[in-house]
Amino acid sequence: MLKLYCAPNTIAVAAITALNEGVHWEPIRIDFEHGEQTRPDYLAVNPKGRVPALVTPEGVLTETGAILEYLGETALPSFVPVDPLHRARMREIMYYLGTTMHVNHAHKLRGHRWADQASSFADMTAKVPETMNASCAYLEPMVEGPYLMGPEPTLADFYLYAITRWLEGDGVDIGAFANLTAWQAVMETRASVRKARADGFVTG
Ligand SMILES: N[C@@H](CCC(=O)N[C@@H](CS)C(=O)NCC(=O)O)C(=O)O
Repeated sequence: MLKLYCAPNTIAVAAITALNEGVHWEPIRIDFEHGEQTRPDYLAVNPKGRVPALVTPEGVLTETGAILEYLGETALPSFVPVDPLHRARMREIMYYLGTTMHVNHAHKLRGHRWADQASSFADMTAKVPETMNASCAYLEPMVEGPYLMGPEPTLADFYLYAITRWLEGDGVDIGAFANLTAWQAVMETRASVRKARADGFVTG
């Protein structure tokens, strides 16, 4: 059975909700409040000290995009567009989420990754509402509805869902983005998302 090292309200929610779509899996909760992600036993699983990490029969896989694509190829093919251009478009969104929007968000509390001076941190935190707003403005016209790429969800929907859960805390009013608001409401109706909430992986 697949196992996922994960923590609530993190980017691991992308993998959690995708797994809930029909994979037999088990969570291994990492307690961020006690810094469990930095302990040697977890670093032996993922030397980056981050979640998620998926334990597959062949080994451990990290990076949300790679985990989602693995699930798409092994267990959840209906979330991967068949047409090559559509598949690449899905990846285009996923790469954007991983390399830009998630990184924008991380500047709020993880400034120490990029700077050492305490004076730099407040500046990075202050920029987050602007950069996350800009990410939403970029994505807004791309939402075809009801899901990101049209009538059916793709892997990118689960990725974006995890990130949009952070918007309120990042000072962004998703209500200002009609397409994203409608899309998020649809995501909330999915059984996979409801289960993630019921299991305490999504709060608020
Ligand atoms: N690029 C990685 C990033 C993973 C990541 O940054 N996870 C955060 C939670 S959202 C984490 O584990 N942070 C722990 C820490 O910084 O100590 C991915 O997409 O899986």
